[in-house]
Amino acid sequence: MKSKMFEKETFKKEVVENVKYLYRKTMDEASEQEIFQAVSYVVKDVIIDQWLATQQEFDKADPKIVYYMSMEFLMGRALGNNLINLTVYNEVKEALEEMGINLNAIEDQEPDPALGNGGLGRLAACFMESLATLGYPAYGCGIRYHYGMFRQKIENGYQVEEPDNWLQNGYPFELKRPEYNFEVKFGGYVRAEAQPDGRTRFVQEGYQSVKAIPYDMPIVGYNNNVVNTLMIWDAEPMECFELDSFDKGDYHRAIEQQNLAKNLVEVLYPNDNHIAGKELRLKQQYFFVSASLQRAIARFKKNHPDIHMLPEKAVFQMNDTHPTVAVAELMRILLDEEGLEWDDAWNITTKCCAYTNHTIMAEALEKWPIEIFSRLLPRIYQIVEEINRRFVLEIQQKYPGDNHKVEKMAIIYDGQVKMAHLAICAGYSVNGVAALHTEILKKQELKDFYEMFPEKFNNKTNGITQRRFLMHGDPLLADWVTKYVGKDWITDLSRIKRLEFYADDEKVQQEFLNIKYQNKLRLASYIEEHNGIEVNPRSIFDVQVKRLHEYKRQLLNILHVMYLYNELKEHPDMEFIPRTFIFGAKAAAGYRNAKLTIKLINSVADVINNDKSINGKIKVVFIEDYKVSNAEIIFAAADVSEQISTASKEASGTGNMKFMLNGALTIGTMDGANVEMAEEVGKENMFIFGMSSDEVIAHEQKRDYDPMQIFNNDQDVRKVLMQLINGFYSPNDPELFRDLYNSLLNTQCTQYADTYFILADFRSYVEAQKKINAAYADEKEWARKAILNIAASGKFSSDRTIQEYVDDIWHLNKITVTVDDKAE
Ligand code: B1H
Repeated sequence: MKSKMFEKETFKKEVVENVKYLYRKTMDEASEQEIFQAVSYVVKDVIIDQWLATQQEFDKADPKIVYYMSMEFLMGRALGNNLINLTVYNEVKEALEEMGINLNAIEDQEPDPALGNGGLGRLAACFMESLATLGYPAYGCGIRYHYGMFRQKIENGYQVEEPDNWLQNGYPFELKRPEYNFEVKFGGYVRAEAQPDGRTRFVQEGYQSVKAIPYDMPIVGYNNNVVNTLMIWDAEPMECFELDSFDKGDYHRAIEQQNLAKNLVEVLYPNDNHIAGKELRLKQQYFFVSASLQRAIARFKKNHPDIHMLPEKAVFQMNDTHPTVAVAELMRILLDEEGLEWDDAWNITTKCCAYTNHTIMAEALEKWPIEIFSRLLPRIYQIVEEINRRFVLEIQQKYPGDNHKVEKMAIIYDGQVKMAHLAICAGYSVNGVAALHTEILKKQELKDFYEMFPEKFNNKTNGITQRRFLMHGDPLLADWVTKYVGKDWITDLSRIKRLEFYADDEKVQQEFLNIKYQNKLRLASYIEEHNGIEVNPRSIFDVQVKRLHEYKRQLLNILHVMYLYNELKEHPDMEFIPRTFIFGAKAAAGYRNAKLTIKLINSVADVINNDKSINGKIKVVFIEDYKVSNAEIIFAAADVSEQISTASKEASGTGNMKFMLNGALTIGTMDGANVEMAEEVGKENMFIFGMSSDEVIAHEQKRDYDPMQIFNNDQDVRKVLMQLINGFYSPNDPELFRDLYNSLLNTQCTQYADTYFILADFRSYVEAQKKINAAYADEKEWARKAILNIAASGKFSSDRTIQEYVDDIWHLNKITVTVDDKAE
């Protein structure tokens, strides 16, 4: 039921009122930012009623709750999606139009909450939305970073990072809950205290602590009155000024404690698939994990006298190893605060914790030096040691005499605490994020663990929410889909399959092409406005947007562009369908080759875009500051989706699914979820190329790959690579791209030359790109393939993913919520 608040006249009156009391202004005087705030407060007002009703239902039904623990939630803007999920987007758009206000412009005023890096954080956001839409009780648990993912500026072709001060105007969709504050302790030492009953109590002393304060954000389900909560934690000093310490001459400690709170939540570590290994990062992890567990257990104890019931009412899903201290923190609470015996506590903990693995990249595996871990978390370290001691015994019992097993599997080994081992040992479920990824975990990376605990391992192929990535991002296509298959796809994406019947219908094909063209015009004007580059909306929009990482192989893409340009210069009359190569990517601030690749893309763009002799047949565009809000516009406009990671390296990918849903055709390797996309739509409707994951892994094991041979035998490859070091794209500094050249050929500079098999896959990539041209030349056939892709995207809804987590891991029950409309 739609709230009466959104009846046009009521809504308009409310907006005017809000502008008045928030800013003492009339509508004419108010800025767009102020109108955004005013509109958001009207929306929040309606959300609050549903939020309260959902909480009351929680209290009444006492359901089991999933706590999704994640260092990252890449939420993107909330206003538009809240309106969609409240099913009032069009009403509000029209009401604002009558006031002379454009809803899109108002939406653009919202900062894009970027509390995440890339796929892992965005997945958490999609999961929260799907949980609410399916009506499952859930809390997201994370950190309220004061600065999210940096804003990217491109200056002279180089990436420059600027702070993302997303909170500067105040964020309307959050609610501070100071009454739910908890203390989190760091450092000091552990004192063992003999109890009269003969037991020992462990007390942490001499510590520093901070006060954790939650801010709740509403997660609005689609058309069902369910509003779940994302709790993100801020830190405040325990006392403003510790006079006590000052008196004791401990002034420094008091200041330190204040600084701890200030630094703790200041900024998100901007590394994707790479561990920073910094002490502050471990502090962040323990901080939000401890606060979240304390809040979860406080909630549980409100109406359950027996802590042994915890596994029936709560499950903690660990989004990668980043929140894995949760295992030891839960043990600490059960042992030290609830007074349970070890076996009892362990029994509860191992029924409550589950772990998702998101990567096999070695540099992303979390290992903490014992020195840091034990100094920062002395009691937690003791507990991990005991978990490890018992686990090693178990390994020895199972594999007597096989010391190698202990070496490979122990939680503490070689001076390090291995978080994945802790997560697998304590978690009752271990899942990968795409079928291929899970198989690689079982057969390679986590082979020993799979052998010991086969029952724990399962796959949950990732998904995305169609409410944001089709309904909101691509409204023209969304309405068109609805016209043919009805509205059910909004909450059941498998229904989109029925589009298949129209794939051969020329009228439907033409409609699709028209919509794609409209979306390309929208992106073209975005690019014109933001990059000052004019692009041809009739050209093929070939897009690679994702974090910049060597394994994702943006370098392969741009080397192909360089090759194509050489071809065109040599054969000016060759058949050629104009192409616009669009890139968007942030590089971690300290990742040199990634940053240099951005510079290369921009340098190639400079040369090619300004070469009049090719008549604009190739254009290269680097979109600055790729983020969730412009992503929606980009996916909608793409013809070709680049998913070209080295096979076996991309655990799943989720951008691939967003493109598919928006009717782009994929050029990709058999990696991550691409494999399952090919299963759903058929390889003939994709452009698959490159080595298989088995081939890649075999080469890695045998170390028999020699890129120099390719360099020597393929003159096109040689020409392109020489252009990296002869100043072709950097006349003022011919050595500029030497490091990229070396990364491909020189074994002295990197441990292995061409670690990501770019040259090995180059020819096969060129061939696949040629097939794209041929296919695009026949626009009806292209439209047919695109429609088949949309029709086959049903599996990749995060609703499907979440239902599988619920069925196999979480075992939750749905709640239903009804609301009295106070505006009535
Ligand atoms: C993914 C990360 C990641 N996997 C460490 N791992 C980080 C690792 O800050 N850190 O330390 C941050 C992020 N991110 C991605 O997860 C995978 O690369 C994608 O393939 C996958 O689709 C996504 C969601 O499962």
